[in-house]
Amino acid sequence: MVTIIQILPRIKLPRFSNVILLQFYILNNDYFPYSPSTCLQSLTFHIKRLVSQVNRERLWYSHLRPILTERQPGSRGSQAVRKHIFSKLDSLSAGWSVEVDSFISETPHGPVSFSNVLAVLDPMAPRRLLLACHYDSKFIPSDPSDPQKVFVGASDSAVPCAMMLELVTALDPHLKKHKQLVSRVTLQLVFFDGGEAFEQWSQTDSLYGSRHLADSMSRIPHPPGSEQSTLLNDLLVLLDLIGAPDPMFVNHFENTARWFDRLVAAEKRLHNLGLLSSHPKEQTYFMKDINMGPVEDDHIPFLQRGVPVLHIIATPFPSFLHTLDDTADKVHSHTVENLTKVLVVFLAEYLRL
Ligand code: 1BN
Ligand code: ZN
Repeated sequence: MVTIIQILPRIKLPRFSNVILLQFYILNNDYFPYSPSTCLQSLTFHIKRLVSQVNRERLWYSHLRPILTERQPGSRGSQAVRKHIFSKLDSLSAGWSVEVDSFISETPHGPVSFSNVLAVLDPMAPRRLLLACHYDSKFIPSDPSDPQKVFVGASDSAVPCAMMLELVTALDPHLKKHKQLVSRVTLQLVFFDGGEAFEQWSQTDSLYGSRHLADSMSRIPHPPGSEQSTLLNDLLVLLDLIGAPDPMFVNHFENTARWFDRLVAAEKRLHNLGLLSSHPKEQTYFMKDINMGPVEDDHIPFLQRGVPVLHIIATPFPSFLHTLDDTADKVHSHTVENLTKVLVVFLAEYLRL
C-alpha cells in the first residue's frame, strides 16, 4: 500500500481521463488518493490550457483568408486551396499523412475532375474519427452590374475548413503525443470536393466527393486483413454553414445523441469558465431536444453505409445561403472562435488527449 501511494502521485493528471478518474474516485473513494476537487481542478486546468491555444487571428488571417476565393471543382482556385491545406498540414509537428483522392465524374457541365483531400494522423490505428467539411464553392454566376463580386462561400464552407485547420494547429502538440502513444482511435480530416450541385441539387448532381469517398472507404478492409471492418468504423463529424452570428445547432440523429450532448456540455462548461467571448448566455449554440430531420449534405453517403454521424450545420440556414452575400463581413469571428473551442474540447474528450 505504501508503495502504491508513493507511485500514484506520479501519474500525470491533467488529461481527460480525469473524468474517468473522478468516476473511479466516487465508486472507490476508500482506495483512491485524489479528491474529486483535485481531479476537477486539474481537468479545468487542462481545458483552459487546451482552448488557450485557439488563436482567432491565426484562424482568420492564416487559415481562412486564402480560402475566400472561387474554388469550383477542377478550377485554379480549387487547386490553390488544396495547396493551402497541404502547406498548413505540412507545417505541423504531429506528422499528418496527406493524400488526394482524385477522380473524374460526369456533371451537368460535362466531365469534371474532383479531388478530395484526406489527412490521417496514424494510418494504422484501427479506428478513425472523421472530421469533415466541403472545400469547393458553388457555381453561382456574378451579377452583371458588379462582375468583380464572385461567390466565395464564406460560411459554405470556407469557415468550416479554416476551423479544421485551426483545430489541428491548436492541438498539434497533443495530437503529436497521441500519435506517439499508438492509440486505438485516430483522427482523419476530410476536405470534400464537389459538395455542391452544378445546377439543381439531385442525387446525381451533388455530393460528388463524398459519394466517391464513402464508396472507396467502405471497400477497404481495415485494419489491413480484417474481414469485417473497413475504414468507415467510428463517427463522422461534418461541419457546414458556419460563420454567421447566433447560430443554432440541433441534433439530427438519435444514435449520436450522446455525442451531441458532449457538445452541449462543452459549450456550457466553457461559458461557465469564462472562456467564450461575446457569449452572453450559459448555452446558446447547441440546442438539445429540438428535433429536426436530416439535412442533405456530404454525410449522406456515409449515413447510407451505417456510419454514425454528427452533423454540425446551422439551422435555420443563413439568409445569404447560396448568394453572393455569403462573404467574410457576414462572419462573426468570436462565434467562430467559440465554436472552435467547443470542438477542441470535443476532440480532446473523444481522443482522450
Ligand atoms: C450543402 C452544400 N449544403 C449547402 N451547401 C447543405 C444544404 C443542402 C443546405 C440542401 C440547404 C439545402
Ligand atoms: Zn452550399
